Order: sequence, then C-alpha cells, then structure tokens
Amino acid sequence: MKFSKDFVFGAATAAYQCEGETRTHGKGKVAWDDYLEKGNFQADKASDFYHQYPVDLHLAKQFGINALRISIAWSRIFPYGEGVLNQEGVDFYHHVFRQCQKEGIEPYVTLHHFDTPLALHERGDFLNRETIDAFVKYAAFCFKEYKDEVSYWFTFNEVWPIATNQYIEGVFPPCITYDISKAISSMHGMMVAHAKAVNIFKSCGYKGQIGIIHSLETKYPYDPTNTDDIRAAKKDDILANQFLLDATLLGYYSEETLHTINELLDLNHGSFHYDKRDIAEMKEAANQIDYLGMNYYQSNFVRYYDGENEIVHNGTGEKGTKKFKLKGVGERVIKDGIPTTDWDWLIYPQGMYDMLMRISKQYAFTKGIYITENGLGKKESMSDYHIVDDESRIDYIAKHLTWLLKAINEGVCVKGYFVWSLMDVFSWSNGYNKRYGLFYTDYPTQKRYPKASAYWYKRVIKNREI
Ligand code: BGP
Repeated sequence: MKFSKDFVFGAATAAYQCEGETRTHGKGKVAWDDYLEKGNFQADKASDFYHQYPVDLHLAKQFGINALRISIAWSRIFPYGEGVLNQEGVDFYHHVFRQCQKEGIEPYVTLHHFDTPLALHERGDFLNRETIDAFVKYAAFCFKEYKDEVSYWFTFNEVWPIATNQYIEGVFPPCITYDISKAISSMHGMMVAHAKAVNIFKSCGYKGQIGIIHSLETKYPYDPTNTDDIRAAKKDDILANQFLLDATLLGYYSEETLHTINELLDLNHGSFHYDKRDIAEMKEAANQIDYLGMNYYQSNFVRYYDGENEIVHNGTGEKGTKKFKLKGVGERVIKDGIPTTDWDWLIYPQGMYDMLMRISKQYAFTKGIYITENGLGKKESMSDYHIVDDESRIDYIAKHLTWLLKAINEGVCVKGYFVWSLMDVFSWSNGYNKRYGLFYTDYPTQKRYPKASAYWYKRVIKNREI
C-alpha cells in the first residue's frame, strides 16, 4: 500500500496568516486589520513570509516538499478590491512564483483565503453582488498576469467556515451571530463568484487547472439508532457540506438540500432567493472544474437539540470550553473514546475516509480530489537545543494518511495531500499559541527550525509510504 509516484505531497499557507506587512507596500486594508487591533494579537509580522519566502521555499525543498499552497492577498493587488492597481503587490507574487520555479516547487494558488478587501467587506462582502463582480475581475487579472507561473488555482478557501464564522458563530468580522439567512446567501454569493471565475478561466483557454476548496467534516449521529439524532446529523451535513457540494459538483441545489435549508430558514424567519442565471453559471462551472480541494481536520457527532442557539468558541485552547447548539439543527457533542485537541476539535481520521467515499458515491466525482489542508494545532515550545518533538502531530498525520490511502485503494481519485501548515503561522481566532507547522517559527527572531514531523514527513515523501 504505497502512494503513487505522481501523488503530490505538499504543505499549505495563506497570505494573511504568514506574510505580515499587512498595511505597507501599498496593501489595502482588510476587515481583520481593525478587528484584530481591538484584540490580543495582530497579524503583523505573522511569519514574515513577505521577506522570508526564499528561506521557506528553500526549506520546503530540502525536506522533499515539492508543492506549496499559497494565497494571493486580493488587497495587495487591488487595495480597494477593484479599480486602482498596486504594482508592488503584483510584483511581489511574481517574485514568489519565480522563486518557486527556482526551487522546483509547484505553487497551488488560492485567490480568496478569508481576506476580502475592507472596502468591499464594508459594503456587505459576498452578500453584495458588487463583491462578486469585483472578485471575478480580480480573478481574471490574476489568471492572465500569472499564466506562465501558476498552473493550479483555487477560487475560494472554505466557503462554509467563512459564512458560519461571519454570520452564525460571530468570530470573524463583522461578528454577527445566528443569522442563518446571511450565512446561506453569502455561501451562494461565493459559489456564484467561484462559478464565474471558473467559466472565465476556461473560456480564455489557459493551460492550468482550477477548483475550489471546501472544509468538509463528516456528521455522525451521536446515537446511530436514534432517529432524532440521525435527522440532526443530516441537517448539519446539509447546511455545512451538502449545500456546497451540490453547488460545486452538480451546479444546482438538490430538492433535498433546498427542503432542509428552507425549513431552517422558516424556523429562523429568514429566506433565500437567487437568480436562475446563477444556476446556469454554476452548472457550467460544475462541468468544467478540474478538481475539488478538501480541508479536513475533524468530524462531528450531532445530537438532537430542541433549544435556542448557544455557541461558545474555544479560542484559547482551554479544553472542554466549546459549545455548539444550533436551533433547528442540533448539538455537536464530544463522544467518549474519541480524542480531542485542546481546542476541542475531534480527532477522527476515519471521517476523512468516509467523506471521500461519500463524495465519490453520491456525486460520482472522478476528476480528482486534493486534501488541501490537514494537520494538528497545538501549544508548543522549543527546547534549548532547538528540538520540537511533535510525536502527536506525526501520529495525527500518519493516521489520516492511512485512511486516505485506504480511500485511494478503494477507487477514490485523490491526487495530493497538503499539511497545514508549512511553518507555524498566525491562527485567525487563536493568535500565536496554536501551532501547526512542520517548521517551528521562532517569532521574535523569525528563524525556522524543523520539528520532528518535518523529518518524518520527508521520509514519507521519499518512501511513498507511512
Ligand atoms: C482552516 C483555514 C486555515 C487555518 C486552519 C486552522 O480553516 O483554512 O486558514 O487557519 O483552518 O484553523 P485554526 O487556525 O483556527 O486552528
């Protein structure tokens, strides 16, 4: 049971989480800038990728990693989202991509990773059709500008987490809570923007490939013999997974999906309207995408819940503080015997396999899936001898790769796997004490130190087996 020679082993990053220089070199603001200023941590300098990228790319290369997920910061290119162009930002990514070429690293580039320019965010983000139009122009610009340097594109990173964190859980700006209508409409807005970008990419005949990334968590009934729990898990799945899988892979929302979404909206006095032309655009894109990106960290066990909304975010790593009870959907609970991280994320590698099998069966999707993020977030420190012995991360990744290989052996077309993250980076709602990197970032000096997991991953890549 080995990974094939052409299986891609990579690592992932995102612009806002690693670059730093958030307000300099002509970069326009994003909503996070002001929001974080009121809190306990900032995204400057993050991992200083803006200056350290040659170091990071070289390290990746030395450790056998030949593919890297990078995102372009939209507001570094268009400071206000549209109109004025910041040439310095355009050039920065040329430098990064050329350095990738020099090191023999394939960049997998995401256009939107949680960082809509502030000017558009303030006008409603993806609830406003103007943002869709601006995104499509920005995407078209990047396709053309970087056509000789980038062959693998992703339109969006994690549509559901953006929607739920902005409009249901309230932990991403604009920090609105329990507004299901806004969450659904913003997901639809992003899916239309994705579809339009894909269709433009294809109509221009670029040589590269394109897809989108979803965060997919398998939803299991807490008690598999209890019909109420089964229904709760199904509803959670439709809201967080199936709505987006339908839009991406079918190009329309199935009757089952719409039925549950409307039921949920009725209960919350909300509504969802869309234009028929959106569906035509989505269908065209569904036929044309080249692959699906799947981020996988955890799964959920869902129990029937009849009460009001109550969501508590664990943003500090104090185990057992997270709560998720969503009115009309259910309650996500910890299940005995299943380990959790300090942030209460359930470690359940089988959930990755179950989701891969489900996508291939339900949607008969054979074009190829990349696991675009998977990894373990933990509190870590480095010994005096610069050693970070992250056995639990190795164990986490090894178990996920084992289930991944099982899915491949059973016929699912998985083309690659990216560890989140290459080096330690800034974590959106957790700051700097949650580390994921294969390389330890010593933030005061910005030096990188390979963790035990980096050496282990290097062996896996070389031997093509776990
Ligand atoms: C994904 C995001 C990443 C990254 C990761 C870990 O949802 O795409 O940007 O942040 O999760 O999340 P966190 O940093 O909240 O632990």
